[in-house]
Amino acid sequence: MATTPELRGSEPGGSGPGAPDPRGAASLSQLDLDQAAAFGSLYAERPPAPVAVVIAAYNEEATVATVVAAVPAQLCGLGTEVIVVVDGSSDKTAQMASEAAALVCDVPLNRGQGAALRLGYLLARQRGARFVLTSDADGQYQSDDMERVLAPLVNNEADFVSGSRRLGSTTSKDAVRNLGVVLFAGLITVLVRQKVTDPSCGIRAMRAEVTADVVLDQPQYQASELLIGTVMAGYRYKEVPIAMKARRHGKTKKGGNLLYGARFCSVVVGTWLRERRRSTKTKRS
Ligand SMILES: Nc1nc2c(ncn2[C@@H]2O[C@H](COP(=O)(O)OP(=O)(O)OP(=O)(O)O)[C@@H](O)[C@H]2O)c(=O)[nH]1
Ligand SMILES: [Mg+2]
Repeated sequence: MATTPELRGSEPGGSGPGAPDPRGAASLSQLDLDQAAAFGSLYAERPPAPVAVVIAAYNEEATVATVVAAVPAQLCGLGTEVIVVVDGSSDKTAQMASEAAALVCDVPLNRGQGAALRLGYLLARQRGARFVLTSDADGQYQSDDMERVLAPLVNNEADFVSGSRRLGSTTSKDAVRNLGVVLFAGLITVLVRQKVTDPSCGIRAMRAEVTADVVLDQPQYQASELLIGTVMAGYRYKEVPIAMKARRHGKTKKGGNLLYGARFCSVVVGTWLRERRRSTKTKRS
C-alpha cells in the first residue's frame, strides 16, 4: 500500500497556528488509508485542481449528478475538482456522480457523513488541494454561493468559512429545525467566544491543512466538531450569507428533529470539553 502523507506524519504546506501536526490522522482507519491508496491510483492521470469540492453522498441518486454538474470549473480564478465520497449506498449514487465527472470514492461500508468527509479531506490533501469546499449531495446548497464561501480564504481573510442561512435565506418551513439553528448558534457563540449564526450549514470552505490539524472523530454529526475545533485551535473564522433550500428529494440521514437535536447537542458539549482539556494540557506542557 502506498504511504500517505498521514502515515509519514507531516504534510507539505501545513501551516496552521503552531507546527504542522496531522492530528486528524488519529481518526483515520486502515480502511480509509486503503481507500485513499486505491483512489490515488484510480485518478493518478487526472490533473489535480487547487480547489477540491468534497461531497459526502449516501443514497442521493436523484440529485447527486445535478449537484456535481453545477460546480463551476473555476472559483475565484482557481480550478476546481469534485470529490464525492459514497459509502454503502444501496442505489446508484456512485454511478451517477461518476457519470457527472466527479472523482468518486465508493467505500463498501456505511459509516456516516463525518467519516465520509474525513476521508474526502484526506483525498483532497493527497491530491494537493489548497482549499477544500464542502457541499451536500441533496441539492440544498447552491453552486452560486460557492465563490462567496471561498473568497475570504483566497483573499487570506480567514482560514475557515461557513455559509449562514441566517445571514442569507432558507426556504425551510420546519420551525423546530430553524429554532435549533438559532439556539445552537447561541450556545456555540458563548462557548467559543466567536459569533456564530449557523453551526450546521453544509456549505463551507477551509484551507486544506485545517482539515488535518483539527481532531475529527464524529462518524455522523460532524458539523459542530469541525467548527468548534477550528475556532478553538485559533484559526480565523468567517461566515457569509448563503441561500439554503429545504430537501426536496430523498430522505434526511440525520433522523427526526429530536434525535438530530440531541446528537448535535452532545457533539457541541463533548467537543468543547475535549478542546478545553487539550488547550489546558498544551499550556501546561
Ligand atoms: N457518504 C455518506 N454521506 C452521508 C451519510 N449520511 C449523510 N450523508 C450525506 O451528507 C449530506 C447531509 O446529509 P443530510 O441527511 O442531508 O443531513 P442535513 O442536510 O443535515 O439534514 P436535512 O436538512 O434533513 O437534509 C448529504 O449529502 C448526505 O447524502 C453517510 O452515512 N455516508
Ligand atoms: Mg440535507
